[in-house]
Amino acid sequence: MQKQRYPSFRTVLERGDILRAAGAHDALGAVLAQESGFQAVWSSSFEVSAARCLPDASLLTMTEYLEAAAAMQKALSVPVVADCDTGYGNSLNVAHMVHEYERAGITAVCLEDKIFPKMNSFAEAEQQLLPAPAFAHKIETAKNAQSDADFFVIARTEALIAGLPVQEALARCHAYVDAGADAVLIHSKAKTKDQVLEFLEQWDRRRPVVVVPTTYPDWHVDDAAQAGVSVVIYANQGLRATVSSLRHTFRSIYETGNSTALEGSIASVSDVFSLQRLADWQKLEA
Ligand code: SPV
Ligand code: MG
Repeated sequence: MQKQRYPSFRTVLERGDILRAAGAHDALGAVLAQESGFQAVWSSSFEVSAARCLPDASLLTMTEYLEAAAAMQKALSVPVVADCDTGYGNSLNVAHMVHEYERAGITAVCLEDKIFPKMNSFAEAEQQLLPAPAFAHKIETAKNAQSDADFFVIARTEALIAGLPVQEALARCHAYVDAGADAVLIHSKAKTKDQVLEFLEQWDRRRPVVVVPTTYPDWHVDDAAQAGVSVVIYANQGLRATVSSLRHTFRSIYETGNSTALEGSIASVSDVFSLQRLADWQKLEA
């Protein structure tokens, strides 16, 4: 079998069009996102945790998140953007993380300015931020630790998630760019895109802006591009679809006593074989 080659995240971003990434937690979900046309896959901490029925609260280790991201990247010909939470500790943890992710072939990581251990942005919980200079130092350390100039570090501010004003998010993102961030991610849990739009209107565009429109799902990708967004991450729709689909499927089989009613709507076994690249494997021993 041929070694799978893929462009770096930076290379894909530099093509110029707005880049869409879909969240996943395993290689199968990642490959299905790629099949639909997504130009990158978000290795989501929420999804990777949920896949183990654990909260997205820094419970899994860096090694476990890396293993998930690397398994996705191995199966893909588009780049993974690894959601690395807070960087799993202090600045030295961030340096170690960058070494390990780079060695595993990951070309982009995202770090957020919350305190370790973090809690998922949508959870009913107090969200505590690291002081901006301390997070800027983490970004600087990440950039010092990378060995390939192509490696891409996204600095994510949780200022709006913590209930702080847009001005605070802007000030933080400017500091993170000064520290070397390759892009900034402005996260919001508002029901509309207004806060993010306000951010974009005042952003000086020195670096690309990444958004995650989970709570404001009606923002069309073309309108986001028009507003100055460079990357849109559909972070968890795949996971939520999996939950609904499996629940429906298992209930139906259990309640009807057989699986006939589902046969027309679930994927065929040969469809799964092709996702497994079974034919390529069979050629190996032919
Ligand atoms: C993730 O998908 O893990 C994210 C996005 O970080 S969110 O769940 O909105 O925090
Ligand atoms: Mg996350």
